[in-house]
Amino acid sequence: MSTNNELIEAIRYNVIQGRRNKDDEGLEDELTGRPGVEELVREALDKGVPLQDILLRGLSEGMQVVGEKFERKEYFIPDMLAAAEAVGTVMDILEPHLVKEGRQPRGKFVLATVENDQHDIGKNIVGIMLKGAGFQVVDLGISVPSATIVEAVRREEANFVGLSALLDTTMRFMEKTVKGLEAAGLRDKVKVIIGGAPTSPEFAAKIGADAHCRDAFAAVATAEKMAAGSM
Ligand code: B12
Repeated sequence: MSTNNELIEAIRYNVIQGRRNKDDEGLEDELTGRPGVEELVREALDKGVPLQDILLRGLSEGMQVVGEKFERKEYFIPDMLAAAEAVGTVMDILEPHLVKEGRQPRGKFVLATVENDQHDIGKNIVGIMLKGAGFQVVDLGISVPSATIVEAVRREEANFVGLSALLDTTMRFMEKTVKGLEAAGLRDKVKVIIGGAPTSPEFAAKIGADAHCRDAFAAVATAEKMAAGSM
């Protein structure tokens, strides 16, 4: 019998090992036959482990360690990809548990990873947590040009834009998107919330975004405050 903490720790560890399921070997250890991220997440859901713990302490923190290993040159790109795929496969399992049916939507988000940037795990976590909190989410995917984001805001009559960037070199497309919203006369119709490792509150202020959120919890709290008109 695993405790909740042991399960979260096992999820985190198996993300670091890039193991989707029991058939996968593991990047550093030989683990074939032992439960992988998929089996562990299902067990955690059965046991009622809070979704936020699975998402943030298990999956996100696991990816954080993967990033540190990449920085130390212990991991390479295929290793990062294996870990990302392990996280990606469980998103579909988690999503139905987060989305509460029959609620009055609190507002509509257009969500995107900016141009030239292919990182989407953080954005996807933010998206499913927002849905779980009762927001509608139109996810435009990765490497989305600012003009496409602006057009989607107009078409969807969105109240919020959520922009994600994980690279120093792609952050500037957030500013381009804010400018594009201004030029299209849409800037005062939407709140712009940004996130991703290289971004900061200072950067958000500098580019004229309304808020920066360091994680998916903060994104939900900020969106809730904005929807209630208190921010
Ligand atoms: C996985 C990964 C990849 C995968 C991405 C797979 C995928 N489907 O996403 C792959 C292998 C494709 C990849 C490629 C590259 N990567 Co990469 N990658 C990572 C890694 C290890 C993890 C990112 C991640 O998923 N984190 C976990 C999630 C949950 O955290 P998060 O994204 O930060 O999201 C949270 C918050 O930031 C916030 N948030 C995020 N987005 C948003 C949006 C909104 C609206 C809000 C409110 C909040 C919010 O909430 C999230 C949840 O709590 C990071 C290391 C790191 N420490 O971040 C490097 C990292 C980002 N990559 C890096 C690099 C250099 C690259 C490459 C250039 C490598 C190369 N030489 O080719 C390419 C670039 C490809 C491209 N054009 O985008 C560098 C970036 C350095 C920099 N500062 O610019 C990092 C930091 C690694 C490193 N330490 O060097 N990468």
